[in-house]
Amino acid sequence: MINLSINGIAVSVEEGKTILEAAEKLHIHIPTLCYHKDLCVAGNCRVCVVEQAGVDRLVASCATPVNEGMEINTNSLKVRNCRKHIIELLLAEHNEECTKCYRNGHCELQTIAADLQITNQDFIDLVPDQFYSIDSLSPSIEKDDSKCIRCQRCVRTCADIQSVGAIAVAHKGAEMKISTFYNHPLNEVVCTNCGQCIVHCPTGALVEKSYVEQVWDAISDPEKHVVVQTAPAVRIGLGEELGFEAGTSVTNKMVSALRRLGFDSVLDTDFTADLTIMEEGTELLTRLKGALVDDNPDVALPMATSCSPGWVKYIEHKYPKYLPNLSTCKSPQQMFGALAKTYYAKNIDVDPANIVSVSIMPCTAKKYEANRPEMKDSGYKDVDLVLTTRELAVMIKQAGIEFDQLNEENYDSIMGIGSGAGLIFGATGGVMEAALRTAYEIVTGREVPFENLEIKPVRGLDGVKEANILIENVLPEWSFLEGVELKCAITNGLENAHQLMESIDNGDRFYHFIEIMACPGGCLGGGGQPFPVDDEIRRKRMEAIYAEDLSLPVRKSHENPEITQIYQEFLEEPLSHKSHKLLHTSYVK
Ligand code: HC1
Repeated sequence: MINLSINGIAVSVEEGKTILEAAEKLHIHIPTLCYHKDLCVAGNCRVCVVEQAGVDRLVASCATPVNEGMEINTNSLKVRNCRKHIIELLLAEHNEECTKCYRNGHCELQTIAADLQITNQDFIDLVPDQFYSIDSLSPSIEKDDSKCIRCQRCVRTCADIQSVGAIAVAHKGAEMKISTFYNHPLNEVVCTNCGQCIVHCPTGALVEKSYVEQVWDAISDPEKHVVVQTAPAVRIGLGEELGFEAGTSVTNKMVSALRRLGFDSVLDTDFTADLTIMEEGTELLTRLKGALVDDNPDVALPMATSCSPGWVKYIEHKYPKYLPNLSTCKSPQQMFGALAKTYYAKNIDVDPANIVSVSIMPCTAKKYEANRPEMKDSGYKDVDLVLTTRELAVMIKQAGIEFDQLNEENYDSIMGIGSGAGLIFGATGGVMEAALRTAYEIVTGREVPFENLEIKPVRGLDGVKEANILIENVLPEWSFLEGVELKCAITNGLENAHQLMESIDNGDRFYHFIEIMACPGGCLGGGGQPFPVDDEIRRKRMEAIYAEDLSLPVRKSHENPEITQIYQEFLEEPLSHKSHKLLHTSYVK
C-alpha cells in the first residue's frame, strides 16, 4: 500500500492508483471532464489539477499515480484559480444556450461551472461561430460542435470500447475539432449508431436525434391508434431519470405513465423477445441438424444473434464474410413492428394505415434499425418512431406526471405478456440464457440443469464469456444431438466482439452459437439509457433485471401463453412461411 495525505488527511491506497482515486476514497470530490471510469486516461482537460508539495507545476490528478509520502492539496487558491480559468476558457468557446440544450441539468460542464460559481466571462469569442457545424443527418445521433469541449471522451469510446473509430481528432490548436472521415456526416461513415459516444460525452455535443414531438403529434391525432412497446432494459433504466436509485425496476409505474401520456395501447417488447427465442432457437436447431446430420457445408456456424442493430451494422462493415452466420431473425423491436400492423391490427380491427407504432428503447441504434429500408414487411413502416429511455423521461416530465406517485399497472393484451426469458434479453448473456432455457427443454424434455434456471456462466460483465452445455438423454427426434457439447460464447461491447470474431476467424475458437450485444453490459448499458454510466451502475441494472426475472410467473419463452396463442392464431409454427415473411430478414455488405 502507498501512504499519502490529501488536504492533510492520511490515506493508504494500492500502488498504481491515481491521486484522483485516492481522493475518492476520502470522499474528496475533484472535478473532472476528460476523465471517465470506462476509458483510458487522457489528462487533456486539466480540470482535475491539484497541488503537490515540492512540485512547482500543478499536476493532473487523473493521470498521476500516487507515491509514498505525497502531500496533495486539492483546494488551494492556486488550484481554485487554475480550475476556474480552465472552465472560463471552455465556456468562452462553448455555445452557452444552456436552457435550450438537451443536456440542461445533466451537463458536466454546467455542473462544474455552477459548483465553481463562474458568474462572469473574462474571455470572449475565442473561436468564430462559422467554425461550428451541426450534423443532424443520422437517424440516431446529432453532433453539435458548438457544444464540444474537445475532451475526446467520444473518440476514446468509439475507438477503444467499440473498435469503430468513426470519430477522431482533426486539425491542431484552436481549429482542433472532433470530426469524421473527411468530415462526412455520421450517417455516411462507419458509425454503428450505438450511441456510446452520447453516454460518454460530458456535454450536449453528442445527443440522440429526438422524435418526441412526432410522438406527441401522433398521440394528439384522433385518427391514429398509437401503440407503444417498451424494451426489456427500459424498465430498469427509466427510474434513474426520475429520481430513483440505479437498479430500481419501475416496470408497472412506467406502464401507468405511458397510459397517462395518451398511448392507446401499452405493450411489451419482451413478448417479441420470447418470439425471437422460438424462431431463433428453431433456426439454431435447424442449422445444427444441417451441419451434424446432413453434413451441409453451406450451414454457417457459429450462428450469431442479430437483435443488436449496432452489432449488425458493425458486422456488415467489418466482417461481411460472416453475414451468413447472423441469425435471419429480425430483432424483437422489428418483429413487434411487423406484427403491430398485421396480427395486432387485425385482432383489434383497426386499419393498419392508422396505426402509429412507437418503441421505447435503451438504444440509439434502434432508431437507425427502424429506418432500414427493408423493415416494411407489414406493408407499412413497421416501427414508425423510436424514443430512448431518456426521451420517455422527457415526455413524462413535460406532461407533469409525478412518476413516484403513480399506481402500478399491467401491460395491455395482446402482445403484452413477456416471460422472464424475454426480460433478461436486456442484460449481456440474456439472449443466450433465454435460448438455452427453451432449446434444452425442447430437445431433452427437461429443464436446463441450472438451479432456478439461472445459467450463471453466461451472466456478468466480463468481455467474453463461454459456456459449454452437454446435451444428454435427448428425445428421439433429436437423437443427432445426443452427447453434443453445445459451445457458446457471449460478448458485449464491440471491441470485445472484435476480439471474439478475430479468434473465430483465425481458427483459435469454435462455437455453435454466439451472442453479441454492441453496448457494454448489453442493452442495459445502451446509448439511450440515463447518464451517467459506469460498471457499478451497469451491475445494479443487471441485478434488477435478474431479480425481476425471478419474480415473474413465466420464465421460459415457450411457456408464454401469448406465444402459444400467436402460433395457433396466426404464425402456425416457427419458421413458417408467414414467420419468414414478417419476422426474418437479410443483411447487406
Ligand atoms: Fe435490447 Fe432487444 S434486448 S436489442 O438489448 O433483443 O435496445 O432492452 O429491446 O429489439 O427485446 C435494446 C433491450 C431490446 C430488441 C429485445
